[in-house]
Amino acid sequence: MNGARGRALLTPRSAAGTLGAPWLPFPLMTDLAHASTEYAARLSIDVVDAGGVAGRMAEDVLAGLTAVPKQLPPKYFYDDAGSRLFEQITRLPEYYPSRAERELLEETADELMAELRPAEIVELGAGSSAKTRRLLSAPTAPEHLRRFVPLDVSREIVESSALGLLADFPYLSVHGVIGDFERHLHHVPQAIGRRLVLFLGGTIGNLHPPERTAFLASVRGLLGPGDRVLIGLDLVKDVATMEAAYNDSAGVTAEFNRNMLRFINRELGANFEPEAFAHRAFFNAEHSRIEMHLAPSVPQEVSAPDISLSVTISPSETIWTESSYKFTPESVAGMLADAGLRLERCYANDRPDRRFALALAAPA
Ligand code: SAH
Ligand code: AVI
Repeated sequence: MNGARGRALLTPRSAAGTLGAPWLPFPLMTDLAHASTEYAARLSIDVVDAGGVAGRMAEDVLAGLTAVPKQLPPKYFYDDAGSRLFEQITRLPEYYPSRAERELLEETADELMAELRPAEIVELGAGSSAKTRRLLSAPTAPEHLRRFVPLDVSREIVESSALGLLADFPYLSVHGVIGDFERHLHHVPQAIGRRLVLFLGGTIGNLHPPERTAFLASVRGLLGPGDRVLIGLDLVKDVATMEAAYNDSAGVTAEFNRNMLRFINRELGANFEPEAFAHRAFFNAEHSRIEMHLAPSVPQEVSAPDISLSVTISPSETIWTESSYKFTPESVAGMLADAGLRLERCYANDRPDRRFALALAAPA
């Protein structure tokens, strides 16, 4: 996480290797300063808590690495490099969720936009917003849609995507919020009309049930009577398909997993050796979730003097870095109801290898 607290128009950035990355789905800008001037009237980015992710990271890492089992929250995958690795994951042959959700959006976007006619779309955990473009491209969108509000912890991906969207959708203004969707939803700007909230990609599955209910309840707080939320959920399918999606043959997911240790080294002065940890991902049927872990083959002495951390991670244990819960269509309505949301419609992809759902919900 980088940048200063407060509102900022885009500033030039020097992140080597960022611009021109071949997998970025949006038009590339080679002069962000120039681009920000061009789009100044339609663009703002609020950096809610720049110090906060690092500050919170210290607490989370200290608590997580002294807990049993050792664990780290998945939001720390997403520094700039992690966001780019995730974009690569979405293009892997094994990683079906992005394609499955894209197929569903392809089938439903025009109808949804014509029916809901939102004045703004708020996207939580927006990332590159690559799939969201399908909604923004709906024929009716220029008639009613005025603003796009992407919220994400990863600043660079929001900035890059904002510039691409401003170039491609001249009717749209973009108000980015760099913050944590579990803590900062109150920083979403006041609605300018009917609102559609998006939570795509199956990211809901990265929250454990208690946090998920709390998060959905705070999403409910973003909605007025005519507003809706559209949530992407990965569905249970055969174990081999699910496990392959998290164990790709190119090793990108393994790098994504290890990247968290690089992020922590950089932010907290820790001395993890990422290459000393093997990537493990498997389906835990009891909890209906893929678990990702980092497993050392020899004991690892890890210290982070900045936070007075000193731990040994033995080969008999792992660091649990992510859970990715897989749902059944039957479980969705109850999960939403627990958070004060009413399931209005559930679009499901029925291809056996791409089972995925988009749930449209209203305030109960
Ligand atoms: N919605 C996109 C990206 C999914 S990847 C898609 O469907 O492809 C998950 C995204 O959520 C990343 O961009 C990551 O930076 C963001 N993210 C993860 N945890 C977050 C948190 N606690 N608060 C805000 N953003 C978060
Ligand atoms: C963002 N989230 C839904 C992804 C998932 O599938 O749980 C993150 C990811 N982890 C490994 N590959 C992709």
